Amino acid sequence: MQTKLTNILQTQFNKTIEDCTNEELYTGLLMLVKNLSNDRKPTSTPRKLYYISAEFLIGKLLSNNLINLGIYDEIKTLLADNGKNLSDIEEIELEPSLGNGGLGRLAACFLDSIATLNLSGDGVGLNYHFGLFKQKFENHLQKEEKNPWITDKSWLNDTNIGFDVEFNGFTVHSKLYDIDVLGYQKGLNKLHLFDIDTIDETIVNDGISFDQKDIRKNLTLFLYPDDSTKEGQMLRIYQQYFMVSNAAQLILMEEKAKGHDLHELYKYVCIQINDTHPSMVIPELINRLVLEGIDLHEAIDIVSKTCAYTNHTILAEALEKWHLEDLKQVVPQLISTIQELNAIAKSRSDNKAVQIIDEHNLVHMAHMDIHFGYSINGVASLHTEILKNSELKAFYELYPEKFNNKTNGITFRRWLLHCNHELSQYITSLIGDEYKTDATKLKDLLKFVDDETVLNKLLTIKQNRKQDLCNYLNKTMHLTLNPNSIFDIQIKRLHEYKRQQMNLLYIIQLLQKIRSGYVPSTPITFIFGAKAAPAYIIAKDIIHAILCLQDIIAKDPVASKYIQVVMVENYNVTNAEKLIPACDFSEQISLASKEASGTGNMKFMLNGAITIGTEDGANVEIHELVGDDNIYIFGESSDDVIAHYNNNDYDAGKYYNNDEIIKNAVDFLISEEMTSIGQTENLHRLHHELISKDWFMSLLDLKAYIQTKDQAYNDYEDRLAWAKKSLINIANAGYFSSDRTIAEYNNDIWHLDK
Ligand code: CRA
Repeated sequence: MQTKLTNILQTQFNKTIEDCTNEELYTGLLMLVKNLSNDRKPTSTPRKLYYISAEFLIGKLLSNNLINLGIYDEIKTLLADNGKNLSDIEEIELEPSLGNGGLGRLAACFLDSIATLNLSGDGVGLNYHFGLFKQKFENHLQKEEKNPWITDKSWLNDTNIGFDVEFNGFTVHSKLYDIDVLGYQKGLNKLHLFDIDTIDETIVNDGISFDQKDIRKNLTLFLYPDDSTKEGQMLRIYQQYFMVSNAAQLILMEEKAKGHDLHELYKYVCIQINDTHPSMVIPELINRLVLEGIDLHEAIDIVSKTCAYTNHTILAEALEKWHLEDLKQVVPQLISTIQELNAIAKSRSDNKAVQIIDEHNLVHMAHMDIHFGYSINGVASLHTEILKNSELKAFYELYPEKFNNKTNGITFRRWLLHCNHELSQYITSLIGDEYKTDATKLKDLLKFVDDETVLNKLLTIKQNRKQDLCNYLNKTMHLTLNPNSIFDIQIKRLHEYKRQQMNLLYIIQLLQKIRSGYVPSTPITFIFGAKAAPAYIIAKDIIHAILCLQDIIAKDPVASKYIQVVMVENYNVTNAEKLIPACDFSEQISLASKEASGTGNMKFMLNGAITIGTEDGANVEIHELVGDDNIYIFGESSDDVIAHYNNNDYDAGKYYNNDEIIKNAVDFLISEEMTSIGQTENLHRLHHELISKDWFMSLLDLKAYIQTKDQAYNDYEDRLAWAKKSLINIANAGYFSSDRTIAEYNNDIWHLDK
């Protein structure tokens, strides 16, 4: 490797490693990795998967690619020998913000595992120039800015591929960019990101607003552009159609090049529809097969045997429904096909719950996916059960054989090997290397469950990661944290169902307790990281309240000795990689039934944090794996929560009025202390929401949450007992490797190697 790298640097910059700047070294390493990818054998299986997704939250790629090429240690040492530091060089890389949350990060983990299992499977998505948005805090409020990431030093490779995509009245010509996806030790696939040349970045001035009408200029500027206006909604339809029309054309182009008979497309191709954003691929592919001379009903049959759909949420907001009229305006060519699909669906069942076009002329994208796909899966066992038994019950009765569960997973390459080298090396020293390709081998760690040397070493490693995080936050955000405090972390999108507001109320009641004389045994640092959707008012109010509380506590001479609140700006993959290994307490406190799976919970567990959580999503499976003693579970069950919704009998006011602690905590939000530094309007709105509506029932579980947390902090004091819990969590995390998830997708749905 040394010669290869020095040659590149010599030709590019006429310099040695030692003389190069970090920027030059970054460029050199990028070229080295791209060269080595070219040498690698692309995957090849009898069938090929196309994983279509609006999001691919891939994170920075340099280190991961070095790891997957097996040259990370060699390069690191080589650089160090020449006075250079790989982590400084990594900082040059900009993180593409091509995703929002778990769904996008899941897609990225899946690509890693698909390549690692040597399965042929490419991702297909869009090349958003400014990604989601960059979050800034100003006056305790979230402000959104564009987040440019494409430079001449990015991982995108130009291709000569492009297609005509027709909209009502005009055509755009796409341009495809590819990113190589390297598996661990073997495997090479692609992430295909489509774009158009006419995008005009200059139409975005301040913040993230722009003229939403000019599709040629704005089509791929942002992921999830504001859809609170009609134009914004139309833009999303344009984006989705652009994505799937390109995907369909790419698939047919590749299949024809392979000489495959399109009548048998389903034998060679499998399309995974990641949530409803890519659903229009169904009518689009049908239309394109018809253009190839295939009869409409045969085309429908072929596509139905090719497409599979993953559902990621039961929240109505994400189960997209488009007005037939709006679709007609953007993609009139799909309408008759969608109407035909609707007619077929009706002939299969007259149950209104399963119709595609409803009486308001809304097209239910998920319904189309279920009728005209051969598999539908949820993302954790509880979630799949809820789909079968309540949300999609009518569909389950119609097509029981289509339903299956695929509990989410995470790639251990990024979420252990890369983000916590020391831990991964220590694990290797105890049980060998095999866990890197067979994660279930982590179970061998259980041999050391009573070994004090091992337990103490785990504590030391955790302490080192906490110190690293302190240094990082100090350098990047000028924050000063106490490395000897408990790190209690909640990082995820800001949403009421995830109940950051309940965590906030916990902290407020603790502040009030400290002010009346209570002294915690160990100081606690409460860390948050979350972006709120720009149009989601209450979510932004919650961020506002957290930032105000952060200030109040920092200025309190007594309380600041024991507690600190830190909200990390612009939460993303890069800072998650620092936060997760440093965590003691993983907050997974969604209202039971609402979090389809969660994947942060798995990353924390793998890095030895202990979960405090509800019986929701994959927490249920974590609980089963580690047992009662190694997780802190609280709160009402999903059955009870669903019953509250069905009976409409949850009354937040009752909890507020009948409990002093709850009332005092909630009222603190509108106290003079808060309103004097924050915005009265926002704080009152949040207060009012909590006591009058509280749609996600944060007051319901608050008391149980307080008791459980107090118990957990108490248990933390016995350091060895705590380390034992930590070890048991790590040892049982193997199940959550995305290699396992992908093997299941392949065995049950894709059958790529058969
Ligand atoms: N927000 C779910 O809410 C789940 C991921 C990945 C989500 C998470 O619980 O872990 O998907 N759903 O399956 C979603 O985005 C549109 O729905 C998520 O990322």
